[in-house]
Amino acid sequence: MSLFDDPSHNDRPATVLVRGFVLHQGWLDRPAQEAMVADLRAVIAAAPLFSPVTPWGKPMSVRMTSAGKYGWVSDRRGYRYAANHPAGTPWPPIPESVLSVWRDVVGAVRLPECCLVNFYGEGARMGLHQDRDEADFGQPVLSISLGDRARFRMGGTERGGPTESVWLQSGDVMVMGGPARLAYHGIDRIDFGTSDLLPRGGRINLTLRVVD
Ligand code: MD3
Ligand code: FE
Repeated sequence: MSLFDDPSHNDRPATVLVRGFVLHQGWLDRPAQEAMVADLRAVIAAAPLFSPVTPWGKPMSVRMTSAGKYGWVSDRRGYRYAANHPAGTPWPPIPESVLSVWRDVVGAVRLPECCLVNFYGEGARMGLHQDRDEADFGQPVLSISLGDRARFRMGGTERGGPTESVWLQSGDVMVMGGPARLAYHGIDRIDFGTSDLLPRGGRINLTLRVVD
């Protein structure tokens, strides 16, 4: 069993480096996670989760919404950053509890313009992909995991190369910068019911990005 296979790592806060990804395990304590979930309930009330379809018409298993200047949307017209929710309303502001993680971890020169909220119910996953819809790949991306633990897979910058995986747990914060910014990554599966943070189970991942 390697360090990265140990799902009890939240007992031992640590920063680990995997393939250029900086993973801060247990960055948020339980009260901070609960406060963030409360803020996200308000975001989801203003901008309800929706089920995106790929440009090829295949439904994604992850449900999504966003906060900030831009939200990430995918439909038969393609995937892109958009200034409005599919319902036509502007996205709510990024909660202060979320922005403060960015400031503390990234030490912000620029603040994020998009907070993508991904919700993983039982069986949801996300295939290997690159994030390259942003203007400046020199800006880092930050991810916050809440709820059930998930198997995160990461590769290099070429499709089809070797990959490794690591468990992401509730309260973990990961930063992708430098060469890792363009690495292939995805979520193999979540371990449904492994956290009691969300009363009905599942996982929320927040991804903070500078877009322009
Ligand atoms: C590596 N989300 O929304 S977060 C995504 O858990 C996405 O929901 C996953 O991949 C999730 O695009 C993984 C970790 C992550 C986020 C953005 C990245 C890893 C990244 C951008 C570049 C490289
Ligand atoms: Fe991604």
